[in-house]
Amino acid sequence: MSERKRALITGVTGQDGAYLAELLLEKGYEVHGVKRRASSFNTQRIDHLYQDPHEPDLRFRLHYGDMTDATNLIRIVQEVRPHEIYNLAAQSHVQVSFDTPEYTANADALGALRLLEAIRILGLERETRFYQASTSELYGQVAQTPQSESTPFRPRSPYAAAKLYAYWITVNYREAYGLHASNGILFNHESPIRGETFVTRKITRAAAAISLGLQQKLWLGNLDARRDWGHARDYVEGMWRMLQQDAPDDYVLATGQTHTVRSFCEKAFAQVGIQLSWRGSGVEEKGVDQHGAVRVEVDPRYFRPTEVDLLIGDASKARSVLGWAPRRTLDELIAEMVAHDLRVVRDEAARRNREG
Ligand code: NDP
Ligand code: GDR
Repeated sequence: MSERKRALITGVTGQDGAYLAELLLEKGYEVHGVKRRASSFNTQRIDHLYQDPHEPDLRFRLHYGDMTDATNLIRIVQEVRPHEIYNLAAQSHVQVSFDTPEYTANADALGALRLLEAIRILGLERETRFYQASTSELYGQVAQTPQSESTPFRPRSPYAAAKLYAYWITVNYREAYGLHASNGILFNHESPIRGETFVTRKITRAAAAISLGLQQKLWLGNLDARRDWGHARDYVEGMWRMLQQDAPDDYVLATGQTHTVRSFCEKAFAQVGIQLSWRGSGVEEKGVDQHGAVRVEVDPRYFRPTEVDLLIGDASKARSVLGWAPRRTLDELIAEMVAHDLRVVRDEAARRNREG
């Protein structure tokens, strides 16, 4: 087995997994990722990192696995003997968790337990460090702002309740068995490779398509929700820093600024020359462009049974202990996402035209 540092990333095919894999490869790690078997390709975000398995200096390898399958996770950990495990795999969509609460608990809560147990069963407590992808959704119904490591949790979705278990079982294994196990309590972070059903990407994609005349309008849910949005590339750097500390601990990563969904829309549409103004209120609210065309409407189907209204994080502990700070601004993030989506939407339209 090579002397390089070995990292195992669950959720490597997701947004954060792809950026983290890139970062760790740049740092000289041997990177192992867990991917699920799917009926169509699901590795688009990491295809640029692919290495032919016959290459002599193989530094990026994928293993089939699933967070709901303990024996498979134990086998992968046994084979890789990672110095660092980043547990990023999850059913990560809050609204979907209301439709699939049991599966979400299995993958997001018990999945974390299965990995921690794998470390213990294999006797790797002193060798393997563990990162758990915890979330600002833990704060839920917010009693205090900004939210820090000492703010009480009050989850508002099956997703958040599952992540609450994962958070505490990580703390428990640290305290009970001396594991180097840390929680990153990460506020929303986005990028051009964000999943298309999260609100930021849904908006930047729609702004691009509308500006090219390929879509008429965008349907959204709660425009008043406020989120602290950062750039995913900055946040994966913070994850890595947590595992480089001598002692494990829990850290908030956030920008310290909050914006409404409505404001995110205005900024994204402005990138393509559409100036939105708002008419009406509640479910009747509409975003209208400078020519009077309705570009944004509210569809109550996107309202959540219980909503998290306001998130704004205090990352001063990460700043002082990890030396971490977000580098990219929200305006830079939005510009990058819209530019990317203009290319994506154009390419898709060209392909449709070619295929007749
Ligand atoms: P994504 O939804 O983009 O990626 C999730 C990853 O988990 C994908 O690789 C997915 O595989 C994989 N996955 C889902 N279910 C399973 C399963 N049962 N077994 C194995 N793999 C599975 O999420 P992000 O990259 O945005 O987030 C990474 C982690 O951080 C998640 O745990 C999320 O809950 C958490 N988080 C995210 C924040 C954010 O703002 N992005 C903020 C705070 C926490 P596939 O590609 O096959 O679907
Ligand atoms: P969130 O992200 O729930 O914060 O979870 P999402 O982008 O889904 O929602 C943010 C806010 O926007 C409101 N919203 C809509 N959301 C979606 N998806 N689609 C819409 O049409 C829409 N209209 C309004 C939502 O109600 C919400 O208030 C993300 C995920 O990445 C989690 O895994 C992670 O833990 C948290 O961020 C931090």
